[in-house]
Amino acid sequence: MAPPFTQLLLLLQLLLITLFTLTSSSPHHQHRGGHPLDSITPSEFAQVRSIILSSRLASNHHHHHHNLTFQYVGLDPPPKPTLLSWLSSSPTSSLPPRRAFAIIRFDKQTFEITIDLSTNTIVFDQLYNGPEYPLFTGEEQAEATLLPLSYPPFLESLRKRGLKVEEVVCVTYSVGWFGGRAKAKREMKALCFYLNGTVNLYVRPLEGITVVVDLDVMEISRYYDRITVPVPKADGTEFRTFNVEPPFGPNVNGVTIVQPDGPGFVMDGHIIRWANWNFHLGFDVRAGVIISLASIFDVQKQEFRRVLYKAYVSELFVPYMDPTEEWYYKTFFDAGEFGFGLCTLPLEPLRDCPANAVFIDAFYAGQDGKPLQIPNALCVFERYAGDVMWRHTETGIPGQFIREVRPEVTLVVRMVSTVGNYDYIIDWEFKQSGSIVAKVGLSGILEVKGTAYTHTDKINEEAFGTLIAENTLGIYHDHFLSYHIDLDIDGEANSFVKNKLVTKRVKDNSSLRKSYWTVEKVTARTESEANIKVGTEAAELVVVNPNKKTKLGNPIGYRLIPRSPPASSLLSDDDYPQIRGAFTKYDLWVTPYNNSEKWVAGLYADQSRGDDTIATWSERDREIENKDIVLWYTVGFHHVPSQEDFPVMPTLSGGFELRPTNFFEANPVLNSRVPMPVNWPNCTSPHK
Ligand SMILES: *[C@@H]1O[C@H](CO)[C@@H](O)[C@H](O)[C@H]1NC(C)=O
Ligand SMILES: *[C@@H]1O[C@H](CO)[C@@H](O)[C@H](O)[C@H]1NC(C)=O
Ligand SMILES: *[C@@H]1O[C@H](CO)[C@@H](O)[C@H](O)[C@H]1NC(C)=O
Ligand SMILES: *[C@@H]1O[C@H](CO)[C@@H](O)[C@H](O)[C@H]1NC(C)=O
Ligand SMILES: *[C@@H]1O[C@H](CO)[C@@H](O)[C@H](O)[C@H]1NC(C)=O
Ligand SMILES: [Cu+2]
Repeated sequence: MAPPFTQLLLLLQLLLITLFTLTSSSPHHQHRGGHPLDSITPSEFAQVRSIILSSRLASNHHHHHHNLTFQYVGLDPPPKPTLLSWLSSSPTSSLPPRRAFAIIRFDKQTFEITIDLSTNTIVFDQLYNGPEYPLFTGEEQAEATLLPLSYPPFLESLRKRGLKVEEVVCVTYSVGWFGGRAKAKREMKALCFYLNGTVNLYVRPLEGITVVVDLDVMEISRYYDRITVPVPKADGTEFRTFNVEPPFGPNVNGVTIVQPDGPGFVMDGHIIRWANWNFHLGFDVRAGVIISLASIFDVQKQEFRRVLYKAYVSELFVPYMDPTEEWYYKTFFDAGEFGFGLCTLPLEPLRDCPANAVFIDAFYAGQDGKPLQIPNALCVFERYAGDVMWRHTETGIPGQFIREVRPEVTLVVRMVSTVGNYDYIIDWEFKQSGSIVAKVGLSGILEVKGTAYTHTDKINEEAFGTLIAENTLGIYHDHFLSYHIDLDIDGEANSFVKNKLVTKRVKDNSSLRKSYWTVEKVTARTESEANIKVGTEAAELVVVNPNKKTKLGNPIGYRLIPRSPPASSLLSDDDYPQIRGAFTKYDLWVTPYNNSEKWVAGLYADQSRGDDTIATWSERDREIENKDIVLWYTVGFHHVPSQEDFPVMPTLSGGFELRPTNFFEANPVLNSRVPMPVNWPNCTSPHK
C-alpha cells in the first residue's frame, strides 16, 4: 500500500507520451481495429478524456472552478456472448462495439460513465451516491504526501524530536471502514519517515504521528502526535549494491539464457502464440495483467480447444494485525484502492526478466485523463530452468538401456507491482503439457513499527509482531490475492466437482489390508456447495465439462492445484476488515458468470462496507451446475515476519496450477520435441 508517488509522478510526467495508433497485421481475428479485448490505447484514453470533459465543461466557461479527476479508466469488454459469437464469426466480420468505462470525481461526487468509442458517445452516465469511494489517483496521493511538510503542527512535532524536515518523506494510507453508518469524507492518512541520508524509508517510521488528509479539498483535516518513539537506526537498512558493506556474498558464475534464433513465440497484436498455446494479453490499471482466451492445440484432435476465458488478480487484501490506535486501520485493498496496475513499474532487463525476454509497454489514464505510459511494464519469455518435462529410464529389459527425456521449456508472462513498500512479482506460466501456473512472489520492504525495544527479552506487552531489528517491529499481517479464473473447458457450460478422497475400511476380512482410500465425486449444485477451505479436507478441485467426455468416458476437465499452503482469513466474521474482505473466508468460491461481478471486494473498495463482495453476491446461492462458472481462488500468506525479511525481503512465492485432468486422451506432450539445437555462431560447444 501507499506508494511514495512524488518521485513516481515526476517520472511519469517525463514519460508523457505521444499518441499513436496500435497497428496490427494478422490473419485470424485481428481486424483493422485490433482485438475487442485489447486494453484501452493511448488515443482512446485521449478520446475518453475529451468526451467526458466536453460533457461536463462545454457549456460552462468557468471550468477552472470545477474539479474533474479520472479515478479509473479501462476497457468495458464486450459481454461474453457477444465476444464468443464474434470469435466464431468470419474473420472479416465487424468488431463488437468498443466501450470504455470511467469512474470520475466531479465536484466531490462520483460518476460512472460508459463511453462507446466507436460512435464517440456517452451511453451511460450516472451518479454513484453511496458511501464508498473509487481508486486513488497517483497524483492526488503525491499532493497529499506534501501537505505535512508545510503544516505547522507537524513542523513543531519534528522540532520537538530534533528532526529536519528536509529529510522527511510522507506516504499515503487508506483509512478503511470501522462501522460508522454515515457517509465519511474521502480521506487518507499520511505517515512520515525519516531518511536522514538513507533510502530504505519504510524501515525508518516517525511512529506516533498521524496526519489525516481530506482529498476533496486537499487539506489536512486532523492531526495527531500521540507518542514519541525513537526512529530506528540507519545501520543495516541499505539495500543498494554499491552501498552495502562487506563482507559480500559468494560469487556465482555468469549464467544466461540465449536464443540466438530469436524467441519462439509470436505476438500478433496482443495475441501471443507459442508452442501449442494461444492467448490474449491485456493490462488494466486496477488489475494489472489480464490473460484471456487461452486455448491449446490438441495434437491428437488437430484443433485448438478452449481452456481459459479470462484470468486476473481481482483483489489483493493486506490486513495488519495490530489493533492499536496508530495501526488498526491498516487493512489495504491494493487493487481496489491503490491500483495493482497503477503500481506496476518498468522491469529491469536481465534482472527482472532473462536475456531472451520481450518487453511490452502499458498505458493508463492519469488523473487529468491524459494517457501515461509504463515502459517495459510486462515481459514475455521462454523459460528453460533445467527442469524435466517428462522422462523414463527403462532398465528392466535384459540387455537394453532405454532412456527418454524431454526438457521443459515454458512461456512466462511477468509483471511487478510495487505497492508502496511491497513488491509483487506476478507470473503466468504456460506449459506445453496444458498446465497454466499462476505464481506470485512477495519481496520488498516490510511495513514496520517503530518501538523502544531493542531485545525481545525486554518486551513486556503484546507486540503484535517480531522484533526484526533494533527499535523495529515487523507487524503480523496477511497477503490475500484473489484470482478471478473464468475457465471455459471446451465451452462455457462447466461444473465444479470436488473429487473427495475418503478412507474406506476393508469389510468382511476380504483382504489382509484394513483400509484404503477412494474417490467420491461430488458436483456442486449451487454456490454454497462449492465454498472450500482447502486443506481441511482431502479433495481434488476439478472443473469439468459435463457435456463432453473422453473416448473412454471420463468427463473432460481441468483441476486447480494449490502451489502454496492455503491461508484463509483468521479474523472473526464480525470484524470490519473481514466484512470488507469477505472473500478470504474461503480459499475458493465458484459463481455463475456475471459480467458485472469483476471485483471480488466490490467495485468501490476505498471505505467499502462489504455491500458488494463475493459474499453478498453468493447469498443468492445461484445454480452453478452445467453453467458458465467462474472460480475465485485466493492465494494467501499469513506473514509472521522474521529477521531475514530485513532490510529487504527475499522472495516468498505462492500460487496455483491449472492442470488438465482427462482433458486429453493421453499424455499431450508424448510427441513433444526436444528444443531445436542452439545455432550460435562463433561458439563451440564444450560437450563434444
Ligand atoms: C476543488 O479542489 C480544491 C482543492 O484541490 C478545493 O479546495 C475546492 O473546494 C474544490 N472545488 C470543488 C467545486 O469541488
Ligand atoms: C541523522 O544522521 C546523523 C549523521 O549521520 C546522525 O548523527 C543522527 O543521529 C541521525 N538522526 C537520526 C534520527 O537517525
Ligand atoms: C474377521 O476375522 C476376525 C479374526 O480372525 C474374526 O473374529 C471375525 O469374526 C471376522 N469377521 C468376519 C465378518 O468374517
Ligand atoms: C449480476 O450481478 C449483479 C451484482 O451481483 C446483480 O445485481 C445482477 O442482478 C446480476 N445479473 C444477473 C443476470 O444475475
Ligand atoms: C562471428 O565471427 C565473425 C568473424 O570473426 C564476425 O564477423 C561475426 O560478427 C561474429 N558473429 C557473432 C554473432 O558474434
Ligand atoms: Cu508480508
